[in-house]
Amino acid sequence: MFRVSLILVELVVSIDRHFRIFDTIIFAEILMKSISLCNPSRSLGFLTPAMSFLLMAFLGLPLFAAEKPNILFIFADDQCYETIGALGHTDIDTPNLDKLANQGTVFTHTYNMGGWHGAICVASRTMINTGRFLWRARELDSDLSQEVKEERMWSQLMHTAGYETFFTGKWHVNADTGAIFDHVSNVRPGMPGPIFYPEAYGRPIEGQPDPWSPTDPKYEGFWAGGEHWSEVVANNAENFMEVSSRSDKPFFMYLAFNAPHDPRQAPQEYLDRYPLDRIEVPENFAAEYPYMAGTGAAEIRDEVLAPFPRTEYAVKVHRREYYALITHMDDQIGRILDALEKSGKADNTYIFFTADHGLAVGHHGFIGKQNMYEHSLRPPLMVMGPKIPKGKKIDTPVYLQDVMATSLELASIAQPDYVEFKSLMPLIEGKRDKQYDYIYGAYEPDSQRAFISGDYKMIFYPRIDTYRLYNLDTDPMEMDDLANKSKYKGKMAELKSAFVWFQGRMADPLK
Ligand SMILES: [Ca+2]
Repeated sequence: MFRVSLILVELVVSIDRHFRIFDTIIFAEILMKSISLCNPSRSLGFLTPAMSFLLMAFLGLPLFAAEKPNILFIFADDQCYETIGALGHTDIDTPNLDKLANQGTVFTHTYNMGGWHGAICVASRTMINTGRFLWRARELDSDLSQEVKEERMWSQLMHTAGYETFFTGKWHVNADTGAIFDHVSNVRPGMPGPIFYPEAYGRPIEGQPDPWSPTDPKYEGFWAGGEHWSEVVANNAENFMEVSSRSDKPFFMYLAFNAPHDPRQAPQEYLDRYPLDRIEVPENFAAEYPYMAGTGAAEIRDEVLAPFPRTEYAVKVHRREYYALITHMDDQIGRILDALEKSGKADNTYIFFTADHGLAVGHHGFIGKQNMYEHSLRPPLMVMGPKIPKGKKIDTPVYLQDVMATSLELASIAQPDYVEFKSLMPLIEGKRDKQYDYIYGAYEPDSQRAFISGDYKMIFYPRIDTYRLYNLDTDPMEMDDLANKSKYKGKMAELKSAFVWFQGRMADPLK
């Protein structure tokens, strides 16, 4: 009896190791031993590992689970979709991100659903780590302890599936990283601090000295601690790659840059690459946004970084610093990709690059992310890996949090019921050409809504009962508002009706 119990314990241990090939063979042998114990007259002790392997194949157990791919998730902060050089929207140097775009598949229309308060980062990151849509993520935000206890967080799902999980960088989620990752390096806050310097706001004014310096370490921020925070992310990633190269477990690395979130501080050599005459002002630049008062964002921290009314000069200076910080981050991503090559694991690794949402930096009279325009909702998204076509572009609208569901599929994890986002693999493999019926966006419970159906996008400001309507296909810069044109009366009625129905599906608190 004791021996039978021991065998059962061995069985459980073996199962708990997630059927890696070697364990599978052991598992088969243990199974055979159990059979022979139950039927001593028909001993199968002669069974070789090779025969066990064949038996397991016959039983249909996952023999090749040991081939589980590594997942490298690189997450930027406040990066607009337009800032990848290879995609041709703007003149910016991103050779390493270009490599991901050229050697992988690009999702050109990737959305974030917005946020429930000014820190859109919190909403976006809570969604990707819990798998819930916006308002259900908000329900969890105040207390994620039950999620953690029930091991429902993204990294916990990966850990349970046999992954060695690693975190470094910006977190900004209401859960302890130490409780849900196997390895943690630096955990950074929502923005590089510790102090908000007044010199960084309401600047620059043309013809006057600029009080702020993006390279002066006295302003701390990315310079706090003596080494630029983006470089620290790459250092940590290199160290973990080295450790994981000696492990036979697959890894899940969650590398989260604070870049290019403000304060937009980069080394001088990166600023030097962007003289002001290299910077173009966005085509939809506006000195003032006509409905700013109704957005709920007029006095938000991001918007007061530049003076009102906006000037082309101020927008160019902010873009210069934004691009410099992105190019500097791109160099650190190059170091991470080199370390992956060196680890010997590159061939079996999927790389995801995205950001938590976009950023305006001068589009439409906005500087920040608390609005429903494409520049502020949409980050870049590139996927590269063994089964990913090279140089493919997919313009089907998706959510950036679909990365979480995709990683679960790649790791052979059955998608839990509570995960509302969808894997990108059916789109990548051409098995599906639509991901969602509608794309939804919101800012605060009652400030702004976006609703995209086909080519049309409706924006709604409930506080001032104002709508805007754009055709994203013919007017991707959202410059021609169709909401009050008589020709679009029917379209507006159709969208409003569908939106009201969809609010119920989204548990939208706006009545
Ligand atoms: Ca952010």
